[in-house]
Order: sequence, then structure tokens, then C-alpha cells
Amino acid sequence: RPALAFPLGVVLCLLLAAGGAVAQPAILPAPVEAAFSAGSFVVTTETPIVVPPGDAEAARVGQLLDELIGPAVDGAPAVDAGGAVGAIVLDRRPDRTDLGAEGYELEVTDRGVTITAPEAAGLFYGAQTLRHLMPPHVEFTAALPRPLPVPLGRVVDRPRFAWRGAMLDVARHFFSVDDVKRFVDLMALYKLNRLHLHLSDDQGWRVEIPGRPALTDVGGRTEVGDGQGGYYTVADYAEIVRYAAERFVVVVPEIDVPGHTNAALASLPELTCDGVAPAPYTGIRVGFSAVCVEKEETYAFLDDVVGALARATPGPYLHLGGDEVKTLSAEQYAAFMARAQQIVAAHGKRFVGWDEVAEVPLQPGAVVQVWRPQAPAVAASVAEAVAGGAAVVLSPSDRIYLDMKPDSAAVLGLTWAGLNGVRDSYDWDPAALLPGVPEASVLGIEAPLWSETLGTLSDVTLMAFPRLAAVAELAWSPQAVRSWPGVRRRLAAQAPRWTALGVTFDRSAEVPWE
Ligand code: TNX
Repeated sequence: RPALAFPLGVVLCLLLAAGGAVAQPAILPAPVEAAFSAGSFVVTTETPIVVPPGDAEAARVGQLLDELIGPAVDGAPAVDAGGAVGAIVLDRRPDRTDLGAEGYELEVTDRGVTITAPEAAGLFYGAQTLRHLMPPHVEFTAALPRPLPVPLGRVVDRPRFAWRGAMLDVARHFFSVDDVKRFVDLMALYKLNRLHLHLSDDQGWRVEIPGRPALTDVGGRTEVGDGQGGYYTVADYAEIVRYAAERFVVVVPEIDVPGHTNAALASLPELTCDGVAPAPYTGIRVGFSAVCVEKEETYAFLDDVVGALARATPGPYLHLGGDEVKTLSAEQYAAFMARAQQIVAAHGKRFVGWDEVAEVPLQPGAVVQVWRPQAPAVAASVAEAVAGGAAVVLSPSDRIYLDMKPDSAAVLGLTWAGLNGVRDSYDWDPAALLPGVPEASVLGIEAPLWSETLGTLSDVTLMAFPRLAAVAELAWSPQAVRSWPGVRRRLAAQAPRWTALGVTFDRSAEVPWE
């Protein structure tokens, strides 16, 4: 190996000396197109960030970039509408429709940085790319001033999939508003844009529903193990939604019905067929609970819950779970799901469910979240749903379930779907996962993180990284620019950034860490 590495090194040095190829910066996810040349533009805390006058959305992106780069030591105005040389310019160009709703172009010359995009989302993603072009020590936001050289070059970029998601299970263990915000920050760094919150399960009910205080008074006080649980008030939930939206992340709330409902049943005994509340449950079994699908009280409850969440959620989606129902007949399940879908539609939202819902008739526009593509019966029912017009979000449990242990030595996590290594998570083509599900029917990719064994944000990020960053590339980058050797290198470069951010991550043996 050293014998091979030496000549390779010599060749690279010669290339660099000839003024040709320059080491590729580690932009993650890999952009559609990028070219860099020797030299750099140095950003400092005095570098003005120029935003289009009267464009509040672009100004907010500029503000976030300013918070990263740091306040000018001498108090110079950081965000303004001037035309200074040596600036970072956010240039909103509605006519650049070639870039798509989330795309951008970024150009770095010795005269400054320009990010061009038709929409504010593109400006934000361009700003994230700029962040990846700066040294990882940019994340030490109090160490001012620090040198921030940006390599000269040009990037043209847009996402492959519209839905680039992560799911956080706040039901098995509760995570605070601040924890969720830190998680959103990390999603945004990798251009992820859907935060699916699993807000209810057997072990807990995590969101205040006006008029139904029992749900949180009882169901909000337990979690797996002996912990005290918790829940988001209406104001807390609004704050999560606002914070996420500022980072172009759409919140997808999930209330899991008709199964996974012990916390709701313990809170509202009218939802059980015999009217008797079960005891709270804090173990990790699944499949034993269900609301009484024959009682009108059940649908009144669902209407209150869906109505409250629909009003509190600006995004178009409402997830009603539908998974692992082992105590109802197929007929009972189908009858319940028909009414549940009507309730979601009546409140103006688009229905999302786990892949069990592919077995029942779906309303137009329904989204099926596929977690068991390995099962032939599931693959068949999903293909049939897609033929009938449904869209899918791919969350294959044997690839991107982030709660599966990454290797057999891991302490956190479960193993029922196998071990999900970094390469397992990354090295597959979403367009080829399921026969009968072409790329045009794939809305996107989402990596779920169930929290049976996770009690803190540090546990969460240790399971999420590096795999979630690899999944982000799977969801953003075109198949042609992706490769396992490439992403290994880009993942390795994240280590100093995560260290600077104080984020725990798994030092997987699959990645040659810097
Ligand atoms: C299956 S995936 C579940 C969850 C568990 C998870 C643990 C799915 C739709 N249901 O209830 O938390 O396994 O990995």
C-alpha cells in the first residue's frame, strides 16, 4: 500500500503544481455540479452579507448566515442592502426557474461570494454549502475572529427528492423543545427538510390538545422505563414549527392510530370498548393496543386531535400511523382507516401512513411510508397503491432505521431488522428498491429514529451520525454523483465539525475519520 500511495501522492502534487486539479472540498450532500480552482476568498466577521431590499425571507437567511459567521468585532452592519465589493451576496432571481424550487448557484471569486436562487430555500441551501466550504472551525461561533477561507469556484445544485426526512420518536422517550431544535439544526446542515415527529404511542402522549387535557395530564407523564415523560404545550409545538420553518424544515406530526394507543386509552377510557382505562405502559412491546373502532367517541376524539394538529401545522401533511395493529380484523382496520382518512381530508391535510395502510383503499394524494420493502406481501400492496396514484416515502428498516445498531458492539439500539452499517444505509438506489415503484412515485427518503433505548439528545446524535448525513446525500444528490468511496471521504471530513458543534457521533470503522 505505501508503495502505491507514494506515486499517487507525487502525481497529485504535480497536478497541483501545474495549476490544475485542486483537492475537492467535502460538501455533504455532494452537489450536482462543482468546480474549484486554486486560491480563496477570506470571509471575516466584517464581511457584509447583502440581501435583496424588501425580501424578508432572504433577510432571514442572511441573518442565520450572520449568526454562523459571527458579529463584526467593530460593529459594522452585517446584513444590509448595499453593493459592497468583498461581500456575500444573496441574490434572489425568480427567473432562475432552471434551478427548481430548492436549487441554487454559488460562485466564489476573489471579489466575494454570490448565492443565486429563485426561492429563499435555495439561498438557504447555498448558505449551507458555503458553510461546508469554510473550515470546520466556523462552528466555534464564539471564537472571534477566526480565519474563514473559502475556495474559489462554482457550484450548481438542486435536490433529487422533495422529501428528505428524519423521524424522531418523542413518545418512547420525551425530548425537550431545545433538544428538537438542536436536531433540526443538524438536519438543516445536511439539507434535510422534513421533520416527522412521532407524537404518540403506547408509552406516552406528547402534544397538548385543547379540550382534551387528560391526554397530557395522564398520557404525558410516562415514558419507557421510569422517566417522567413530558409533552409539548400548544406554544411549545408552535415554537418547534416556527424554528423548523425558519430552516426550511416542514414538520410532519404523527398521531399513531388505531394501534400504539395505550397512552391515549389510559387517559380517555371512553376510547376502549369496555370503557375501562388500561394501566399506563412503559415497556417496549408493540401491537397490543387499539382504540375501539366501533364507538363514535373514537371518531370525535380523532376529529379533535386532527383538527388541533392541522391548525397548528402549516405543512400539508398529517401522519396517522396505522402500523402494527394486531388486535383488529382486516375489516375493522379498513373501516377505521376509511374514516380516519376522511377526517384528515376534512381538515385540509394530506394523509400519510406506515405501509400497512397500502392494504386499504387510499384517498387521492395519500402518502405511504414504506418500512418493510423486504416483505413480498408489502412490496405487492405498495406497488398496487402506487398504481392507484399513491406516493411513497422510503424508510426501509433494514437500511435506514437509525435505531438499528450500526454494529454488534453498539450498546444503544435494537437489532430486529439487522445491523445497519453506514454503507448499508447509503449504498442503494431509491429508484430500484421496489418493483412497481418508479422514481416518479418516490416523494423521498426518511430515516426513522425510534427511541426505546435512547434517553438523551446525546444518545440520539450518537445513533443518527454519521448515518443520517449519508442518508441526506442519498436523498439530495443525483445517483450519478454518489459513490461509497466519495461519501466515506465526505463523512470523514464531518468529524471536526461535529466535534466543534459538541455533537456525539459513532466513530464507525467504515469511515476513515479525519
Ligand atoms: C417498529 S416501524 C415500529 C415501532 C418500533 C420500531 C422499533 C414501525 C412503523 N413500528 O413501533 O418503535 O419497530 O425499531
